[in-house]
Order: sequence, then structure tokens, then C-alpha cells
Amino acid sequence: MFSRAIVRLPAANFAEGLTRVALGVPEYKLALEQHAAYCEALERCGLELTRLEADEEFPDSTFVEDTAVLVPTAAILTRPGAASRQGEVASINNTLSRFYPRVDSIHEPGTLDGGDVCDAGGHFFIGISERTNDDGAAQLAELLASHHYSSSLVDIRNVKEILHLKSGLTSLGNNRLVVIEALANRPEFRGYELVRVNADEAYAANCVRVNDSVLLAAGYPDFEQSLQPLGYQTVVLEMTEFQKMDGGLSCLSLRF
Ligand code: CIR
Repeated sequence: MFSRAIVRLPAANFAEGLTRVALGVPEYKLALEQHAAYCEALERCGLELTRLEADEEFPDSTFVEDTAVLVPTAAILTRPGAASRQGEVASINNTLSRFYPRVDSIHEPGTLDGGDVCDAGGHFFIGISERTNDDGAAQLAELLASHHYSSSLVDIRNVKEILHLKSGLTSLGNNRLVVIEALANRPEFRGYELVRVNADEAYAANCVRVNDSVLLAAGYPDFEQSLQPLGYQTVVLEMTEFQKMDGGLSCLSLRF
């Protein structure tokens, strides 16, 4: 169960952030509306939000998930793989220090983005990606082990359609994972119940389980239908402006 989340308002220069997708320039006003609806959905799931101010120094700073990995006993600050994002971590440190007595960090030469870390009920999958390197992943695995959590690595460097591991993988809890087709046959996920997302709807794989609900992106009817029999309350959110910046639902908050 989560009780809190940290979010950050998109900055006015949000469109100047990093993106690998060619879906056009996001519209700021619409991004703010979509962000507001996202925050409202988290609150309706019972979370108390810490809302950080927009930070124009870092156009990608609304994607707070990439700056930290949270476990019940500690917060671990990441060292984002994109140089333009590394400065986002300092202000998240200030915020997390209010909630966590112990805050650990990933250090150079390691890089790690929170979007590459999937908590599957105490076992963590860590993606090796264009943002997270072997050293960053190894540092995280060691820190997690010190908190008695296991982890395994998932190399996604040849899965070009996803930026982060969690762009294509979500844990719904209870041994159930949502996966894109390109990852569905990976041996790492054997033994889990898989909800497969077809290639046309791959963006939908980045959804978020928050308590009894699953938040998912609007416009992916097959995926929405495949969740129906599983008994979650589903909350469908417009994400178009964040998708243009290569971001999904999970990236917009740190939940704990
Ligand atoms: C970036 O490229 O870093 C941002 N534009 C998007 C980050 C999305 N974060 C995530 O998937 N966890």
C-alpha cells in the first residue's frame, strides 16, 4: 500500500527536454491539464501528495521517478544517465530527507534512472539501458541487498522501442507483470503471470498499480480490456503530451 507521492509540475520549457520519439511538440497548457488529472487520480487512490514547484533549469524534471528508488527502509538517489538531468537529484534529496532518515546514493561512474527499476514485490528488476550502466545497476543491487531485497538485471539495450525498462514492464503485484511482446519471452520473467501488451499498444505497458487501482493511459482498448477480468479499479488518463517527451505514467511520481 502507498500513502504518499512526490510530483513536480511540468516547467514552461518542458518541450525542451529530451525525447527520442517524433510525435510533435507538446502543448504546455494541455500538459498542465493532464498533470493535474494525474495528481487528482493519485489523490483519489488515497495518496497524500507533495507537490514540487516547476523547475525551468531542468525541462525533464517533471519525470521525478528517474531521480530516486524508494524502499520502505531507505531512499536511494540515482545518478541519471543523461547529463542534462543529473542536477535534478539535489532538490529531490531535500524532499526525500524529510521522509527518510537514511538516503543513499548512486555514485560515479555508475548511472541509473529510476525508470529502469521495477519493484516486483521485493524482487527488483534493474534494466541495463542507454541510461543505466552496469556499474549503476551493480551499485543499486548491492544497496538493495543491504536492505534484504533481491534483484536481477534485464538488458534492454537491444529493445530499441523502449527508453527505460519500465516503459515496457510493470509489476501489478501478486506475481503478475505487464510486459510488451519484445520482453515477454525473457527468461527473467518465467514464473510470473504475464499480461502481454501487443506491439500496437506498447505505450500502455507503462501503467501504475496504486493500492486497489491501476492507472493506465487512454487510447489502448485491448490492454484496458485485458485488465478487466483481473478485478482492479481502472483509471484511464490522457498522457499524450508526456508521451511526446518519451515519458509515461510511472515517471510522473515517486510513490511510497
Ligand atoms: C527523458 O528522456 O529523460 C525524459 N524526457 C523522459 C523520462 C521518462 N521517464 C521514465 O520513463 N521513467
